[in-house]
Amino acid sequence: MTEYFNIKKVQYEGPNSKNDFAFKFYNPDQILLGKKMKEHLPFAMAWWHNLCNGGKDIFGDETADKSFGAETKTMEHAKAKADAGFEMMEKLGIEYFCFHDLDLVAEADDIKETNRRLDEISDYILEKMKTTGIKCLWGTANMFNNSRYMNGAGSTTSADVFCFAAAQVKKALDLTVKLGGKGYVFWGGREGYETLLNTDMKFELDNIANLMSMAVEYGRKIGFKGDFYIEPKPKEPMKHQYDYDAATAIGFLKQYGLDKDFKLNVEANHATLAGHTFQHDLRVSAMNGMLGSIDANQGDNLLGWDTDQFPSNVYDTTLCMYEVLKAGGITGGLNFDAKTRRPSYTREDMLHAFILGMDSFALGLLNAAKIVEDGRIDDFVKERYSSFESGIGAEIVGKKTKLEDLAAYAEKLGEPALPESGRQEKLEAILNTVMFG
Ligand code: XUL
Ligand code: CO
Repeated sequence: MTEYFNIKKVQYEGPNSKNDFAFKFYNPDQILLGKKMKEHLPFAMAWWHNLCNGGKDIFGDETADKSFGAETKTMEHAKAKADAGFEMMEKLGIEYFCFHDLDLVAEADDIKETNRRLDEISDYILEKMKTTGIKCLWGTANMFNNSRYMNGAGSTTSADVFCFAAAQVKKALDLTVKLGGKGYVFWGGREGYETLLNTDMKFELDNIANLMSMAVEYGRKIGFKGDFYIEPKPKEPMKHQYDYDAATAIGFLKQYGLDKDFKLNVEANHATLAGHTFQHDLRVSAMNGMLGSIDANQGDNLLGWDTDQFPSNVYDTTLCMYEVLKAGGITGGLNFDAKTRRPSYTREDMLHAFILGMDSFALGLLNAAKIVEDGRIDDFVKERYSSFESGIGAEIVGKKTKLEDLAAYAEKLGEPALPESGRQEKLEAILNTVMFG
C-alpha cells in the first residue's frame, strides 16, 4: 500500500528533544490524576480539514495537493483519502476521527447514488477501523456547501429543501451508527439570517427544532445511544446564526424539550467569535451538565473570522483542561477542527500541526492538573462566597427568606462593609507560578 507520510510512528521524546517529528509533552501512557494522558485527551482528526481542504480561500486557489495520487471525485480518491487519513492517525497515535457525509465521497447528481457511494466508503472505512482500532468520535451532514442550502437546512424557506436535508441527516445518522460514532453533530452552517426584512425567525427556529426532534426519534430507533450535539457559532457564513453561543443553544434545547438528548460541542474559535473566552462557553456548558465534546482549535485575536488554527496558546489549553477536569471529564473528545495555514501546504506541515496541537493540549492538561492539586484558586473562589454559608446567607441559599425579611435585615444592619477584594492580579500570578514554576 502507498505510504503517504514518510515517517515512523511519532514518539514521546520529552521537552529537550529537537526532533520535529516527536512529542515533547504528549506522553500517552503517563498517569495523571489516576488516568492515562491519552484517556484525558481523546484526540480526533477532522476529515474535512486534513483530507479534503487544499487551502482554497476567496482570493485564491488551493496550495495543498489533497488528491493523494488519485483522480479527484472518484471512489479511488475517496479510498486514497481514507488510506492517508488512517496512516496519519496511526502514526500520530490519534484514536478518533470526525466526518461530514460529503467529506467521505463526492456528491453525485442523484442522492441515491450519493448514498450508494457512502455505503461503499463506509464499508471500506469500517475495515480500516477494525484493523487499526481507530474509532469514530462523531458524524454530521454537510448542509451548507450546496447552493440548495442558501437559506440553511432546517431554517430553509423551501419545504423540498427541508426534505432533502432530512434525507441527508437520516443517512449521516445511519453512517454514524454503522461506524459506532459516540456523537452526532448539528453545526448550524447556514441556520441564521441576513435580514429580518425577509425572515420569519420564529418559524425558522420551530422548523430547526422539528428537524432535530425527528433526528432524535430516528436515531434512537436505529440504535444510536450516543449524544446529539449542537455546535454553537455566532456568525459566518451567516451574519447572524441562531446557535449564537452555548447559553443561546442551551436555551433553545430546553425550550423545545431537546435537552435530554443533546449536549454541546464547544469550539474554541466559535466562542471567541461570540465575544467570549473559550473557557466561558465550556463553563456555561459544564454547569448545565451539557459539556459533551470539544472542537479544539484557536482563532486569531486580530481577525474577525473562523481561522481554525491548531492550538498553540497554552493559557487557553490550560483553562480548557481545567474546565474539563472540574467537569469530571467529557464523554466526547477533542477534535482538532483545525487546518494548517495556506502557505504550510506539505504533508510534513500536517504532522507538525498535529504535534503542535497535541503537545499544547498535553501542556494544558499537565498545568490544569497542577492547578487542581495546588487548590489555591478553587479555595479562593469557595471562600469568596463564604458569607452565604452561615447566618442570613445560608437562609437565602436555603430559600427560607422573603424579600421583606431581607429588607428588615438590611435596615437593621445599615451600610454593609465592602465585599472582599477580588484579588485578580494575585490569582493571575498564582496561575503563572503553577504553570511555569
Ligand atoms: C464550522 C465548523 C464545522 C463543524 C462541523 O465552523 O466548525 O466544521 O465542526 O460541521
Ligand atoms: Co467545528
